[in-house]
Amino acid sequence: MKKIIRANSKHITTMATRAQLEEYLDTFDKGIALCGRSNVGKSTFINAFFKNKIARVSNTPGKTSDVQVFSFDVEDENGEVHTFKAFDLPGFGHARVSKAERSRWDVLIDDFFKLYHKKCLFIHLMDSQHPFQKNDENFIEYFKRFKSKYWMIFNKIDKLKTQSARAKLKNLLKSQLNNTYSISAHKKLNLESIEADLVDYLLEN
Ligand SMILES: Nc1nc2c(ncn2[C@@H]2O[C@H](COP(=O)(O)OP(=O)(O)OP(=O)(O)O)[C@@H](O)[C@H]2O)c(=O)[nH]1
Ligand SMILES: [Mg+2]
Repeated sequence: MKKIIRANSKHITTMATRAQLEEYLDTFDKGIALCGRSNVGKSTFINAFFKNKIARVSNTPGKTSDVQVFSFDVEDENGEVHTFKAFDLPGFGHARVSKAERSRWDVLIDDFFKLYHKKCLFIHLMDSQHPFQKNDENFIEYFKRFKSKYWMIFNKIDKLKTQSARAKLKNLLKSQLNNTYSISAHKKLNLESIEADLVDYLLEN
């Protein structure tokens, strides 16, 4: 059966400069990159999806610094194992970090997109309670130029307590053209369909 072998997932390295990004680019063929506002749950998603505690998570926005690199294995239908990379990016938006650190990350993320857009599927996480904030819109506009593969995840659905909030999200999902998912990384809800689609995407040539 096609699946991610969770036990094999691991943190590989941290990239903090353009030179490191350039150097690393040739070491892999295909990867995924988690992007989105600070605190939407990108690192929690990595932990829920690949292996608990490989990524650092916090209540304080701005937890992930630099580009965090993970590797994970996917088993195909013949039992063969293929290795891919996952990149956890610092969040944009209201990070409680210094202005200097913030602008360093902005340059780093920009370099990441410029260098990695051909090799990565970009997964944009949003908070399902507050989707399409101004900086999400700005990001989507900025991102268009790269013409990269792009999926959307609305996270934290466990926080949608009312019927109307859930109905609103359902309509939002229907209106999207690309692969779009609603999950709770924290409660590990609805992760299966992402895994099935992701494994298909990674194993296709
Ligand atoms: N209720 C709920 N909380 C979540 C969920 N996913 C993440 N969180 C919480 O949201 C907070 C931020 O999670 P992170 O995974 O660190 O967010 P991030 O997007 O990586 O943040 P940065 O590294 O700052 O960009 C943590 O307190 C998580 O426990 C979810 O599905 N439901
Ligand atoms: Mg993070």
